[in-house]
Amino acid sequence: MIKSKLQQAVNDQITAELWSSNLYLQMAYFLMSQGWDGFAHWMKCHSDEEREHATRMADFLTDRGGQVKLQTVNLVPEGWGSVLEIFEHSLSQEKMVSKMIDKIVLHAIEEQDFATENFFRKFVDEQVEEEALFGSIVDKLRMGGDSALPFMDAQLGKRRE
Ligand code: OFO
Repeated sequence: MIKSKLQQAVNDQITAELWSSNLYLQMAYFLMSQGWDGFAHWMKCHSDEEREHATRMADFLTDRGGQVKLQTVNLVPEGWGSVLEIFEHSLSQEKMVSKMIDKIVLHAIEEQDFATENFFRKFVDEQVEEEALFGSIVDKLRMGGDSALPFMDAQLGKRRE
């Protein structure tokens, strides 16, 4: 059975994933209101992915005899100054999430809870991909400037899931 302090850390992580999900959904609707349907679609897909992370973690916690306790999710902003600002904000959110996951892995090692360590190591890998993904979009937006926005909107609108 997962120990109570580690359980709390997993519950905090579930809450952070739901926060990311809400943040990206808010970004999606903001982008849609600005006419950027492709960027909006991409963000909606990512919002769904974060919610799926939260449920995977909640399922794991339950399987390990822990108790899922959904907590208050942080408020998210309602608007941003530019598409670039939105993606920079999401990249910083991902970096924060990566640090939280690293701490859970460290905590699990200290507790010799190898099941929890193993489960969260998958998310360590996942975060490498996510930071690279958001980072590459930020780089392209910076390089391309405003003139690249319609092309990137069309490209990101092709995301499948
Ligand atoms: Fe993008 O963060 Fe989940 O894990």
